Amino acid sequence: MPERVRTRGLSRRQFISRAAVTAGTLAAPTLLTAAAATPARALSSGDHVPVLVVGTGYGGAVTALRLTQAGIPVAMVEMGQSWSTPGSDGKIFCNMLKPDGRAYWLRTETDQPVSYFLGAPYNKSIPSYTGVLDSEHFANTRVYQGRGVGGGSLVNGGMAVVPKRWYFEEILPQVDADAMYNVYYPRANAGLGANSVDPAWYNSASCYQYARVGSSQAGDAGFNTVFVPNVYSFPYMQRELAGSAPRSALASEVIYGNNYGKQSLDKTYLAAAAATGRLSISPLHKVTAVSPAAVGSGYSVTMEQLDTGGNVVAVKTVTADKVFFGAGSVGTSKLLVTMRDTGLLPDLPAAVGQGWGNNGNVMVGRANYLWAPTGGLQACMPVRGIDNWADPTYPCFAEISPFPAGTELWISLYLAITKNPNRATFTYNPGTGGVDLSWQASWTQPSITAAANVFDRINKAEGTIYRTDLFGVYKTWGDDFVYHPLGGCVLGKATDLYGRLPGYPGLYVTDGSLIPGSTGVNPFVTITALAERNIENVIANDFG
Ligand code: FAE
Repeated sequence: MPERVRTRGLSRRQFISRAAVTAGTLAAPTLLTAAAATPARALSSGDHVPVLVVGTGYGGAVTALRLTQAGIPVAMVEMGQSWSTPGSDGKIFCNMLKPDGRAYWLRTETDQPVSYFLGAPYNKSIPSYTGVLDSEHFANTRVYQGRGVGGGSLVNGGMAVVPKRWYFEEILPQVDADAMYNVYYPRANAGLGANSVDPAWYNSASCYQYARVGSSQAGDAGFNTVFVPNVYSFPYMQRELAGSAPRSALASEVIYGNNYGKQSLDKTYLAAAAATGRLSISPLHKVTAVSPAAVGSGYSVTMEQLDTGGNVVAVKTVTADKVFFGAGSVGTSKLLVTMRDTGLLPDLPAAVGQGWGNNGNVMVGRANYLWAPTGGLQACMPVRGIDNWADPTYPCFAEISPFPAGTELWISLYLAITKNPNRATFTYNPGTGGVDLSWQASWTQPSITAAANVFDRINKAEGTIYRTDLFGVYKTWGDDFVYHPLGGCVLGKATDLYGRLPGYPGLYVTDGSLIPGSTGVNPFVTITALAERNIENVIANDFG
């Protein structure tokens, strides 16, 4: 008889600790000492679990923590690795200056966001490996995503930004904004370990010269700049600069992972869930199918176990009473569209797969004069943003990004977030067995126009020009890639107002696919806060 990870029936007593969830308790993470979420043991074929969560990013991690705190065992399935074992260089992750196989998900060449320099391609050969950053290619865009236990938190810039309330009300009018801003955003920020740079230290720190230059130039052009919180520990970064701690943010580490300093989900939400003793994680397991169980209630979940070369070494099928999709905007949308259109979950609504947007992302670089150096040492965690979101015609929030080349280059780099109205649809392609995304190259134009409204004015004020050598040969805008995929299973359209998938009791969506294509700022705090809100309702109504 197959081993049962946990029994199907849970006693009422196991639900009593629900109070802890209602109170929103998550002890502030102990900086840099929290144990990484340790995978208990991988699932075996034939296992039955009460709850299976697909993916270990923000939505999945919140769901797993609150359920385990409520006494409910959770099995998480993650296609990426558990990033807990150092490589031969003694480091878990590689840096951006010397990428190796650890950098990319199954690529033989790097695929960097800034992939040109002085007009020449800048990518290099690497061994194919289940690395931490995936650049997933669709017809007209590439979507960057984290792969591993912790999802996007492993590779992102850590910027923990709450959108303006009026914009949140515009994008998700059905959600009670009072509850979001009074309860769930604060709960998310506490759980994520968001903290802010000390302005006095920032003002003199050599590693933030680039941000001070960017802020002052924005000010010259009449734009407001704001400090932005981050989940990277600023006390740790201060020690890095002082030379009393190993460098990470100051050692060109970010999009291929941070060896120190960053409070990624494996050190916060997932570590807290693991500490309940009720969490298991199966890394290097990719969910490929979900359908109603042949016998009884619940769902049958099929997954492929991968080796670090990406080869399938086993196919397993388990059953689960409830399944939460936390595979990210792209991962969840692809899975659900495929399940609907191949007949495994045929009653999923037409809205599944629709409403995908890129958060208006566009990247751009400017060339500064020799007398405006941006610094040879640059902290990889952005802390300043140009806030032009109130502009009625061209809303734009632009993070002042590092260009951590390890040497002075006089480059100012920005990731602009704009209000781009275009939305794409995921469709199952029976010819390839894959999923296509209908995004068109021309659809980034509204983002370019809004960003140009800011950076043309800054260039005019400074007498400077764009760098046209960073994103191609004479190409100004980095508009063919996305850091912030959002939507595909939009709240209130593809799901009910708490992420339940209609027609399939026990199936839920819990990640960035719920957000309708735009947040106006970097999205992970909103994804986390919405997941906090939704799981509270689901625990109160769907368990017990
Ligand atoms: P996500 O974190 O992507 O987690 C999904 C997980 O599911 C991943 O671990 C996948 O490997 C896994 N998965 C996918 N499909 C399967 C499957 N079939 N079976 C098993 N597992 C699967 O989803 N956001 C900010 O707010 N601030 C920033 O500073 C910021 N910087 C960024 C920088 C970069 C380079 C990138 C790529 C993103 C950045 N983001 C930032 C975006 C942020 O990381 C992203 O919105 C969230 O990670 C999305 O959270 P989800 O829970 O939706």
